[in-house]
Order: sequence, then structure tokens, then C-alpha cells
Amino acid sequence: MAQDAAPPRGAPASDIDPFSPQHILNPYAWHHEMRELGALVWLTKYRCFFAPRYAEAFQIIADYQSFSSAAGVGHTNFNKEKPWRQPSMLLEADPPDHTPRRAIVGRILSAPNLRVFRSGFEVEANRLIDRLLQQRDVDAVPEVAQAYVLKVFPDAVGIADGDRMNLLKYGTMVFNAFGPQNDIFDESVRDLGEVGPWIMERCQHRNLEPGKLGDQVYQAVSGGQITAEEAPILVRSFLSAGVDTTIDAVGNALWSFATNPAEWAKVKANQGIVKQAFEEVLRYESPFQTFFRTTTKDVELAGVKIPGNEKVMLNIGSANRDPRKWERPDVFDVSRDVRGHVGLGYGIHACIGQMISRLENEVLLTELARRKVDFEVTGPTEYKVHNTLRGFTKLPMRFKQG
Ligand code: OVM
Repeated sequence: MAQDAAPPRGAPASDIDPFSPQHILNPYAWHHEMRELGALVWLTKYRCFFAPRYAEAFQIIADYQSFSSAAGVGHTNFNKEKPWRQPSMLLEADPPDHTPRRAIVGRILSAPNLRVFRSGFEVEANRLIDRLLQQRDVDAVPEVAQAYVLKVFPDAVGIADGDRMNLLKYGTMVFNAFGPQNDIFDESVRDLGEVGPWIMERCQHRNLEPGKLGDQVYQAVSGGQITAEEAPILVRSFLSAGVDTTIDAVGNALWSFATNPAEWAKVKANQGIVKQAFEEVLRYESPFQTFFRTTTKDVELAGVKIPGNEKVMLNIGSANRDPRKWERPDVFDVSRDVRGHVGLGYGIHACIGQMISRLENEVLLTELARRKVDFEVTGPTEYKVHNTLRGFTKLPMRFKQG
């Protein structure tokens, strides 16, 4: 925990612990409390500022020159403490280092380059739906969200089948590590000794299927755009960022529609709105909620002077439900104008995998809607106790032909 930040001047303070299980499981009440308290709130427990409202969150992510990512986007300040793994070349980097890498990987993950995957995703979505209509009662976390994403995404990257649960273990470590070094983090990195080397082995060129997304990163090496040492670390970003987030998005989408059947009826009636409806899921139940930036110099934000080299915490879930920005923010409404949501971030660090994550989700939702499948929640659900991600660990559902 950082102990050296100066106490705040001009900002209200709160002794809330956003990373306590109680607040993790019920985020929207304390988000509301923090937004009402101020535009910038000093968290006494973590000795850092928190920007709970949309306007400041947007300002911070847009201003990468004042709010750096290179010192990590978690609570740990890499300028003061050693990171738990070699930093991401994308997420945990600033311009100018970040710029050419972003360009290369951005091209690989661009919509035109991903078009070849759509028909395969459709086949898998329909296989899954056939299975769901037979089984009827399922836990949608393992049997829908994980099953689908762990099939289509690693296939697209070119990872061999087998042991794919390691991807989940690794993702859990990566995203918990953006929080403080609490019990949740300690528990999730327990298997790092096994899973870390497994992941890095999967990132080697010899283990990536020719022509797929991972191999395309290595093709940039032969093109001279990146070095041979950089390629596996860039592929690692696919495996770090692309699995848990999309699984949570699938689960959160199913839950949002199941508990708002009128919204699902709109999608069934008009599959043309699937894209927009999925964006509303990202606003309403944002999978990646909490992260940080680090000030590069003294910065004034919301009338408060923040010294340089200090962590500032953001919460995408809170920004996406700020009533200063959204009408009836706690209502899931697929017809709303959802533009401007920050569920996938904004600016130079906006989610680089957003097109493949959208493709996975849109294909699944489109096929469910096209086949007029209905689904309901049939028992108690459980959310993850997780430092940064919001998603289910348990989601009992029944699927039926509508
Ligand atoms: C990465 C990475 C890992 C986790 C999340 C993320 C949200 C990126 O390794 O590049 O972006």
C-alpha cells in the first residue's frame, strides 16, 4: 500500500474499501455514495484519489500525457514497486513506445482482419445452442460463457486444444493484480509457478497455428516492425486480456436479458439491434470495472491539485451509471443512445480486442435471437469476488425454444 501520498487538499475523504468483498459484491451502492461525495474522493485506506463520475473518468483516460499507464494500471506503482510480471507492451506502456505496437496489434485485431472468423463462431454458437435446448437447465458460466469463449477465442489466436482452463487461471491473476495486494490477489497468484510458464510456452511461435492471430504477430517480426523478443509478450496480451473479459460479458449479457425480458423481446423482433444492445450490456454491467493511472506531473483535476507520481483510481462501472451523464442509468434499455459509454475505455488505450469480443458476443446473441430462444434465471446467482472484474461464478439458467 502506498504510504507516501500527501493527504488531500480540497477533496472529500472516504475510508471505504472498494476492494472488500462486501463492496465488490454490491458495487452500485458505494459507486453512488462516492459520486455524491465529490468529483474526486481521497481513499484513506489506499492513500490515493478516486474519480467516481463520468466527466473526470473520461478526462483521465483521454489525457494520457498527464495520466500515465507505464507505471501500471493497477494499484501497484511500477515506479516504486516491482511489477509481478514483465509489464504488458500495450496496456502498461506510454507513447512513444506504445504507438508502433498498438498500430501492429490494432491491425491484427481490426474488423476487416477478423471477418474470416465469423462463420466459425456461428457454427460454434449454433452447436452450443443445440446443446442448451436439449439440456435446458445449465449453469451458464461454465456451460455457456466459458465453453463458448474458451472454444472460439483460443482457436482464433491459434492455441492448441487442451488445458485451456489455464487461460482462466492466468486471467484471474492478471486482473486481480490490478487491485491492491490483498487476500483476493494472493489467492489468485498461488498457481503462478505452473500457469505462468504454461502461458509463455503457448506464446512461442512454434506453438501457434499458422495464419491465425498469434502467428500474425510473428509475421510482423519478419516484417521488421517488432523484435523476436517482443512477439511472445504481445501474444501474451491476447491471452491475458481476451478471455475473462469476454466470458464476463457473455454472462452479464445473458443475465441482463434474462432479467429484462422486454429488452430480449426487442432483440428477437429485430436482430439489427444486437450490436447496440450489446453496447448497452457493456454500459450496464461493465466487465472490467476498476483500474488506475499514474500522474506524470502535478495535475489539477476537478479543482484539486494532485502531485506527480500518484495513483488515481477509476471505475468504469461507476462512470457508466453516472446520472450526470445518463438518464435512468440503472435501467437496462437497449433502445437508449449508449454512445460514449466507457466500458471499453477510450483513446489510445481503448480496448484493442474490442472487435473480436464484440464479434463473439454479437454472434452468440444474434443466433439466440434468430432461433427465438428464451432463457431465464432459475436459481441463486453468485458474483465473483474479484478486484477488478464484474461477472458471475454461478448463473443457473433454463433455455427453451420460444
Ligand atoms: C495485457 C493486458 C492484460 C489485461 C488487461 C488488458 C484490459 C491488457 O497483458 O496487455 O487490457
